[in-house]
Formats: sequence, structure tokens, C-alpha cells
Amino acid sequence: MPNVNRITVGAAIAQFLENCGVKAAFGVISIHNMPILDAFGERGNIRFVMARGEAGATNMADAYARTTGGLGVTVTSTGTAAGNAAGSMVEAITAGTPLLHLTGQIDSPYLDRNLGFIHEANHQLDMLQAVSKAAFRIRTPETAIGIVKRAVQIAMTAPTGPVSIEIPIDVQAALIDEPADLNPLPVAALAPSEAALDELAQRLAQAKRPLLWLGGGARQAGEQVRRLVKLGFGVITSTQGRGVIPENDPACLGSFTVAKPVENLYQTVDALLVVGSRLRSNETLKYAIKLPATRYRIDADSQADGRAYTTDFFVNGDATLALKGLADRLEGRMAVDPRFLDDIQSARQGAMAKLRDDVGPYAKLIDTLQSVVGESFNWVRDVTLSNSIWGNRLPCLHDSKAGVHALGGGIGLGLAMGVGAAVGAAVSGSGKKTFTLAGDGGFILNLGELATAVQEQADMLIVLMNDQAYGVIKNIQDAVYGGRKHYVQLHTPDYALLAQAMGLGHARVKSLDELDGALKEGLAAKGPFIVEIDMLSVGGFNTKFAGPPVKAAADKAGA
Ligand SMILES: Cc1ncc(C[n+]2csc(CCOP(=O)(O)OP(=O)(O)O)c2C)c(N)n1
Repeated sequence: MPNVNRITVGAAIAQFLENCGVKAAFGVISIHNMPILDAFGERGNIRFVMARGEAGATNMADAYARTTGGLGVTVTSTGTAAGNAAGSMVEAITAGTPLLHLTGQIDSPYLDRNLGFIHEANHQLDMLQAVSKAAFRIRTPETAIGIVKRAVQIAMTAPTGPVSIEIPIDVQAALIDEPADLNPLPVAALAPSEAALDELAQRLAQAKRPLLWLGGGARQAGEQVRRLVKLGFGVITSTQGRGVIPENDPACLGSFTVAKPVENLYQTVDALLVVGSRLRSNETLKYAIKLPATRYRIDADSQADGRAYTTDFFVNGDATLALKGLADRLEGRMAVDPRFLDDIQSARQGAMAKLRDDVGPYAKLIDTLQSVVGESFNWVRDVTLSNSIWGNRLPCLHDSKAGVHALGGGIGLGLAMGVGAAVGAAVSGSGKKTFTLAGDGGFILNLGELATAVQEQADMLIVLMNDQAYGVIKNIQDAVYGGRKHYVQLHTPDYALLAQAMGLGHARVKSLDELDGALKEGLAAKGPFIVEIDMLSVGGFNTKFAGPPVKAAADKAGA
């Protein structure tokens, strides 16, 4: 027998995560995760970001994963701490983020015995199961690494998602023989059937006006999408699919999925191919938008067939492999209507004109932002009026990893997500600046993470839209509750003083004439910086966004 090192389970996990390419992890230290974090610290290969709360830590890991394309890792304590992460896990599962959530548990001899043991969390595994793609409990030191490997494999396999593991503290600290193989398991892409691809290609070859609808599942398929665009396909994307091809490509409608000119264009499309998208309620006016009558679909999840909209033909498989199979088969076989590209551009221009009209004075904010971001940046957004009205579509994204939005609709995630994206940019050496758009209501929800941003010197420019209220809720009260305003007015701190106390830069913009200077000051700062837009001075939008739009109202507004 060769001499084998004895190491803790925590150290083995740290080593395994390094082999998975993890360069940063996020969490809050606790007695119930110290064997893992001690190993991170001692080994020094993973940058551990000390978030101020587990909700923020998990949002950070989520945004890190989305913007780097790697595995996100969040480490929490048992009980309350794991519970704090639950809302953020809901967001990660909504977005399909490959994420590993490591949490503690009390010592295994006392588990599940209702002994009133400090930090006991009965049914924690049930909670983790509810908010994760899969959840595991490690029961013995010898089985730990096998379970962690499997958890990462599940997280990384399409449809990707967050996976939780609870590890009793005695198991984390136990010594095991250093495992001979601490490499990740292979992640297999689901190959579509050749016969199904033949059939789909046969149908698409007849199309004169074919349109691709790309969702988050197609994020890695840019090269194959470009091949199909060359053959004459148009492209529209969901929020998650933004940037699979640059949004200023002439064939790309961006993410204007519910705009009226685009809905009109749908009626002229003779083949819609939906790839890796759930056709979510926000992107289809609660499934009422009139999509093209002929619809095909590719998805790694066979249960997506017929979901939300019926499908004429479905291919189960990995998006990149399926699109490659199609492009190979369609080369030289397409005869697309030469006017299709012009019609795409007119629909996009029509949608853009309506957007500019809706935003009123904030057109200047969009233009100035667009002029400073360049092509390589992260665009992180909280749930706020500005994002619903324009941030979900602009500025122009050039890469599918650039966009991060709280898709599940929860406010307060943006600040922490911005930190995660900025840390991802730092450890991957991408040099990307992170821009974070937030409303004052969402921003204050998780304000403690501003201290994390400063401590980490997260290179992020926060655009804080301050209307001193829950603006969207006020609009809903006007639209549905007879204008009665309850519980929407916010006490907001003086952000100049707050920023000073926290140790970061800040500029307040009362008139958008000051914006260019403020953004440039923020850009020059290496580290976090707040550009606060005083919306009470600048004025309101021309449109009153009152929650996810529905079909009748959108038609009336000519959206
Ligand atoms: C976690 C969570 N709590 C509550 C809500 C309900 N909610 C939706 S939008 C909103 C107001 C957001 O206010 P703010 O960030 O200031 O943006 P604004 O609407 O003013 O643009 C609230 C409270 C939510 N979506 N998520």
C-alpha cells in the first residue's frame, strides 16, 4: 500500500473545487462550515468572498457563474443561514445557474432526533430540495467526495441548476485518506437523434422566413447560431438569451419579444424555432402573444415539448449539438425571402422608437450609458422600473455571459449580483467593468453587501435610480387600487454620506446634463462607485409600467 495522506473532508472538498476550475467562492463563516473555509484559507487557491449575509453570498455565486460560465459556489451555515440562502436559490433555479450550495448540519449522532441541539434545523433537507435542482445529505466521511462530485455533475448538466449538499460538522472535520482522484466527473451533452434532426431540417428547408427564438439554454450556441443567420435565419432572444449573437447584428431583434411591431412580424414568419427557452410569462405577455403559427422546439428537457405553446416538431437534445446538426444539414438548402432582413430591421426600429418614447427624459441616460460601456462589460439588473422599461433590452450586449437579471422577480438581488460579477471579472482576468442597475427599494434590501463590495474592491459602477419609493407598486396602485397609496413611500438615506461612511465614491445626478461627467468619474474609479440618479429632479417616464404587461393592455398601448 502506498503511503496515503490523511486530510479532512473539508480539505478534500476544497481541492476538488479547485480541480473544477473554481477561482472564487462566496459565503459567511460559521462553526458549521469552518473545516471547508479553513481549507480554502490554508490552500489559498480559491478567493473566498466574505458576504455579509447568505442571501447576498448566494446571489454573488449565481452572478459569478452566469458571467464566467463556471461553477458558482456558496457556503452557508446550517439552519437560519441555509434559510437565508433559500430565496437566492429560488432565483438560481429560475435562471438555471450551475451552482453548488454547501451548507452545514449539526453533528451526525444528533441529527433528526429533535433534541433541541443548538443550530438544529429539522427538515432542512426538505427545504433544500424545494429550492434546488437536487439536494443531498452526506452521512459519512467516506462517501463525501463521491456525493460532491455527483452534485457538481448534476449542476453542470443541461438543464443546469443549483444543487445543495448538507454536511454534518463532524463529517466535514473527519480525516480520510486523500482521495486518489479528485477530478470532476465528465459532463455529457445530450446528443439529439439524427432522425429527428433530419426531419426538422427537412421542414426548415422549406421556410422562407425562419426565426430563431433563443433562451438561456442556447447561451453557448453562438457559433452555430451565426451559421444559421448566414443561411438567412432571423434571431430574437429571451432575457436569458441576450447576446448569444451581438444584439446589433442586423438579423437580431434583440429581446423585444412583446413589442407590437415584432408581434406583427411574427405573423409573417413561417417557421419559429425555439431553442432552450421556456417562453416565460414576461416574455410572452403571459403566453398570450401571438407567435408564428408553425413552431419547432429544441430543448435539453424533453418535458419542454408543448409547454406554454404547442409544438409542431420537437427535438430533445443539447442546443449547440442540435443547432450544429441543423446548420450542417441546411447548408446550401435555404431560399429565404430577400425582404426578411429588412422587415426584421423595421420591426426592431419600430420597437426601439416606442421604447424611446416610453422612457421620456431617460433616453439620455440610455444613450450616455451606451456610449461609455463599450462591448465588453457586465450588465447586472435588479427588479426596478428602469429595467422593466429599458434595461432588459438595452444597452446592446455582445456576449451571452454579459447579462444578469433577477429573473424570478425578487427585488434586492442586484447589488450582490454585481459584486459576484465583478469578482468573476477580477479572477478570470476578463477586465470587464460591471454595471449594476437598481432602484432604491431593491438597493436598500440587502445594503450590507455594499460593505462587501468595498472590502473586495469590486470593480462595479452602480446606477441607483432613486425615486424614494416602490415606484412600480405605486403604478399598480394607480392602475388597480383606485390610486390608494399604502406602504410605498421609503425613507432613503443620504447616499452621499452613506457612500462616504462606507468608503466608496458617489455622484448625485439631478439633471441628466451632469450624467456624462458622473459616469466618467465612476468609470475612472477602480472599485465600487455609485451614480445616483435623483429621479424626483429628473422626472418620470412617459409610460406607467404597472407590473408584468398583459395582452389587452399592451395592445391598447401599442406596445
Ligand atoms: C423580495 C421581494 N419583495 C417584494 C417584492 C415586491 N416588489 C416588486 S417591485 C417592488 C418595488 C421596487 O422598488 P424600487 O427598487 O425602488 O424600484 P422602482 O419600482 O421604484 O423602480 C416591490 C416591493 C418583490 N418583487 N421581491
